[in-house]
Amino acid sequence: MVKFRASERMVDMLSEEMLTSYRAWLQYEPIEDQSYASNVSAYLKNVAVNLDCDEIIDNALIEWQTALGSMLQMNSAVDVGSELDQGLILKLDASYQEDTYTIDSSENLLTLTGGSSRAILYGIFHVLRLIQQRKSLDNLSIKETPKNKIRMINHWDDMDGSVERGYAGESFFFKDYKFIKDRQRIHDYARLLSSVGINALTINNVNVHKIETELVTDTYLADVKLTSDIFNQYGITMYLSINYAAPIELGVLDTADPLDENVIAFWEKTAKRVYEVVPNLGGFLVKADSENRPGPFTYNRDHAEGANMLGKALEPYGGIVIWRCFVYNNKQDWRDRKTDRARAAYDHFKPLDGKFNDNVVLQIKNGPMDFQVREPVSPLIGELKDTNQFLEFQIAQEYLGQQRHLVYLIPQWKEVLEFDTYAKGKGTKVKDIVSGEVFDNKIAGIVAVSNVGIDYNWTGHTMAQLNLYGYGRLIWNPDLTAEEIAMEWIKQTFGHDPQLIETIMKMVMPSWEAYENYTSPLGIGWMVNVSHHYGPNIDGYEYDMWGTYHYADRNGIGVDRTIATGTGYTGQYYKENQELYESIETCPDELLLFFHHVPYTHVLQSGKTVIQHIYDTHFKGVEQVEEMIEHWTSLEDKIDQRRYQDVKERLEHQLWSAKEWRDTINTYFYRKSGIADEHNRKIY
Ligand code: GCV
Repeated sequence: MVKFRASERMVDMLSEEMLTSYRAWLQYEPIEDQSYASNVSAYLKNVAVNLDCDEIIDNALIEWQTALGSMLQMNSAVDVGSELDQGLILKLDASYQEDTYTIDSSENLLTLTGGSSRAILYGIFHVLRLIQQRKSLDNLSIKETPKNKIRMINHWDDMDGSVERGYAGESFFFKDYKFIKDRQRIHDYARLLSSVGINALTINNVNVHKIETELVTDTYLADVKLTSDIFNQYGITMYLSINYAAPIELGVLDTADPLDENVIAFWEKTAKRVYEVVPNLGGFLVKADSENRPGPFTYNRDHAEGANMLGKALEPYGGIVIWRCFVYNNKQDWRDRKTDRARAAYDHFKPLDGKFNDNVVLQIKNGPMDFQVREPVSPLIGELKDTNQFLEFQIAQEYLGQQRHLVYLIPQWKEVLEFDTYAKGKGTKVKDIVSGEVFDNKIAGIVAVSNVGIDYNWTGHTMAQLNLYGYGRLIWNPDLTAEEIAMEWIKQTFGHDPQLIETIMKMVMPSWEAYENYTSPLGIGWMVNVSHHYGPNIDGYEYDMWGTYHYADRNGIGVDRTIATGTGYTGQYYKENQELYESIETCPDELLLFFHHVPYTHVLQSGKTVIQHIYDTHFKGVEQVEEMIEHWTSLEDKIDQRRYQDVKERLEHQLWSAKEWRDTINTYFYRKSGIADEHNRKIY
């Protein structure tokens, strides 16, 4: 008999109402539809485990029992090695890829076959997802293989307990420079992540301060191991962000030069010790020479020299080095219209293609700037033909309303993944490059900055749970539509009332567009407040200090990034995209001001002038938020009070903030351009 704990792993101190939020999409609500319940029950009564059990399988079975106990008040009997006429059979097939599973059913017998224990866990979550959506279990013939081998989350948690760009409370890993001893939260988090197929994560910020530098030392390694073990039990591999200047920060050496033999020896020794204590660690994540972080540039070494040194140190243990490409000059004189932050990642890393070790992977943000509401796809993606690469998204809504605004991010990410780079001719889409298929990469995948914290509902805004759920589902299968993902999530999170489903769909689907409407128009980006990045500030700190100019004056607006007269950034794309963006006639409206400086009277492809577009979209964006509020309030009787109020309060704030954006932007551009709204709406 398999040993497992049948209790639901939830945090004790939360009230029942809070637990509803905490359960997120793993609600496992009792099934009221008796005919559905009796149809599926025969498939679920018994489980025959025809494989060797380990902790992952134990957790899969705990999940199974917990869920069925809750949904069907059923105790599904588990037996090892037996055959069944009715029920669920679990088995492994060595010919399957590690994460592949199949689910077949006929005559009340379900067979779940996996390439590994982890695949079985994913398959169990798949069946539970079907039941939570009240889908039939008859005649199933499902085969699932994730598109991306590595499906990762990055935490930006600091050991003082804060989370950089965190909008859902403090860290649940660290507090007061220590690991939090109660690890219940971490268990529950691992469950949520594995339920959507996440298989890798880092727990500490890429900005590694002095204290976190010590994570690779004996001061913290025992705690690192305990945390890593919890994730391993859910098939998730843990990594650490490290400080490139660790040899100096730890007082061992006075240099971090990657070619210095003492530095090489330091990292070899460090890796040896780390892997003695934490043999399953995935490797290191590094932010170097970026935003004042140390790196190889200090020693006149390039990033390949810097990363490869670490790669060699991790090689004996099968570890990998993830090296971020978010490298740019922090300061730029605003009169200099040729230096362009957007060019930076490509300019730094393209010349190094082919020079990185096999166990080094470059991590590239989805756009050339920094997770703006609208950016073109980074031109570096598709240019690295001989280098492992990860695509980086941000689930935390740093520039997208910081989890106080409802913004469904999957539609934005889908545009990125579907983008045709033309790297190997027409049809070379981002999704096929980052999955490693196009250039046959050894290591490949997608990573995103987490949006969770210690808040009882994980994400601050209840609706921001959808972005975490959706991220996992999308990177498992980028061909799922944004609608399918939202629909799955709504049913599992809020239930099956048709009006409720339809209403929430109407709220989430246009929410990215709404946010773009009332904030930054036509790809211009930024215009946010100093350092915390919330709320409108058109000429704010970003403008002065970080090379993120909009060049708005009385004659026009936008950044000329053309080859002909601008920064030459368009030249970083393959010919087809280069031509598309270079020409004002063909450049898509939504990116016009990213690529071109134009007069306010320039007529867009939509037929409107730029200035009229700015006015109209800002009025429309506010109306869209008003509609969201109407939709949500119509659901008051259909949702528990806590989640209802949580979302309502945030929507009301969102409306206030959207109006602030509208009035700030429209006033500014009215004053700059001297052109009034053609509809005679009030512009101050
Ligand atoms: C963790 C932006 C954010 C920083 C973040 C950085 C990065 O600049 O504002 O908080 O640092 O991106 O991705 O490294």
